[in-house]
Amino acid sequence: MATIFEKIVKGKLPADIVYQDDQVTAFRDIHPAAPTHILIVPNKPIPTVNDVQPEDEPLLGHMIYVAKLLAEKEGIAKDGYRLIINCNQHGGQEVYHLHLHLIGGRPLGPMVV
Ligand code: D5M
Repeated sequence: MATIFEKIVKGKLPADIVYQDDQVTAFRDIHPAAPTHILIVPNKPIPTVNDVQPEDEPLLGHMIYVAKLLAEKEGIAKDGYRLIINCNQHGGQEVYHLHLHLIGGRPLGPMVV
């Protein structure tokens, strides 16, 4: 069963896509927590961090590199931003297709857990 994010990656569901290459797709979160809130997802469906395999290490590094590029493009790199990956129920994960939140554009304060 394809998740919402897999459908977005494949162009079967609309999204505000800000970046796409052969490894990742990035689009704006529909419930933004800050002026910039972008989700960076692998094109291949990895459900959670627990499912990451050794061969996925370059892919995860690429996700962070794309987050950095997008932070620069959004003009939030200098002031700073937060990168978050939620995992499973206790981590607050809602969509079971791995995704990196890029959040910024205002002071975020200390991380609340
Ligand atoms: O975060 C899941 C995030 O995904 C949450 O911030 C809302 C966002 N979301 C859900 N559906 C969509 C669509 N269709 N487009 C854009 N953003 C979406 P999690 O880390 O799983 O709690």
